[in-house]
Amino acid sequence: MNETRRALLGELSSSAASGPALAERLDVSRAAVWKQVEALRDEGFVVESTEAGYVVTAVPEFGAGTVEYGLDAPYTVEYHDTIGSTNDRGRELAAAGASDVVVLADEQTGSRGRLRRAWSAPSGGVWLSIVFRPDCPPAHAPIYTLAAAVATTRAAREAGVDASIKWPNDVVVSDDTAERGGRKLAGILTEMEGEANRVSWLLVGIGVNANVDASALPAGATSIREEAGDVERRVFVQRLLETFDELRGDPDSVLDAWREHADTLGRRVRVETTSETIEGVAVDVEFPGALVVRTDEEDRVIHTGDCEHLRPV
Ligand code: BT5
Repeated sequence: MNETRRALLGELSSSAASGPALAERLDVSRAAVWKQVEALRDEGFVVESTEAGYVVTAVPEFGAGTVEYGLDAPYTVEYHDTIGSTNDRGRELAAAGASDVVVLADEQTGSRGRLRRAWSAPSGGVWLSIVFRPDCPPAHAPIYTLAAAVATTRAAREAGVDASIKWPNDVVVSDDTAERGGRKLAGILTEMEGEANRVSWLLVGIGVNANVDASALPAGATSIREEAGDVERRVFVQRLLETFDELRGDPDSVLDAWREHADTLGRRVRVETTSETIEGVAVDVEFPGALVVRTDEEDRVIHTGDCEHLRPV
């Protein structure tokens, strides 16, 4: 988005302001302010001219400006109606030096999960990638996947879904023993580039089945629409980004927040790693995101794998 338009939105999100006042505050001409007000109207914002000045009375359903408007986190948003993969676009932006950018799309045509598995991303979802540059070694990166899972779960709960985290990167409907329990609502794919001891950039890709019919999703998946009715995606994304931003600023708080939102702890689980299958009770999560599984013989600390919740014996 044009910088003046972004600054104008920032001003209008706090109070009404006249054209001349805005021109002065933004250090641009009145004509430039007027041009950007028109551009906002073209994007779908309803900007009324009142005695107190310009007032925003309605915002578009989804898009870059609408997510940035009133967002209490330092991200700029790049929006696409349709794109191959927001993670691929995020990688391009990261390679070009970007940071604190969110790539957001209504639909993806070539999105992926872990291990290059296909990820369905029909129109109506929330598909986004957050690009940032944390000051940490590559080994700490999983803590940001956990932070994203907490942020997504909180936003889903606010939208009315009884959601929980399934280690490591799934957000599911709580309680596998309940009728709808265990259905997958969202997934997270973290990618990064770094040196031996320092991350250069990190990219957290989050896919949430928001206003999508279950028929457009693979078996075992569900959506906010199916569980609780349609959500205002603008508000959903804002809450998600705000929580993520709080957590990334305080990595020490992530594990406790994760424990509070997780469904995996205390359950019998089967975890498939690339080399073996481990069964036992998930007893804890350890920094930076490893699952501790108590088997009949010992406690195992598992860093990556696919986890299945088992029925209690
Ligand atoms: C994930 O992988 O769960 C990570 C998904 C990350 C997607 C986001 S969308 C924005 C960003 N851009 C991208 O290109 N990707 C990220 P994994 O744990 O490997 O799970 C993949 C499996 O979930 C697939 O093999 C399917 O079985 C299932 N699946 C596919 N699409 C799904 C959907 N929309 N909802 C629920 N499950 C799905």
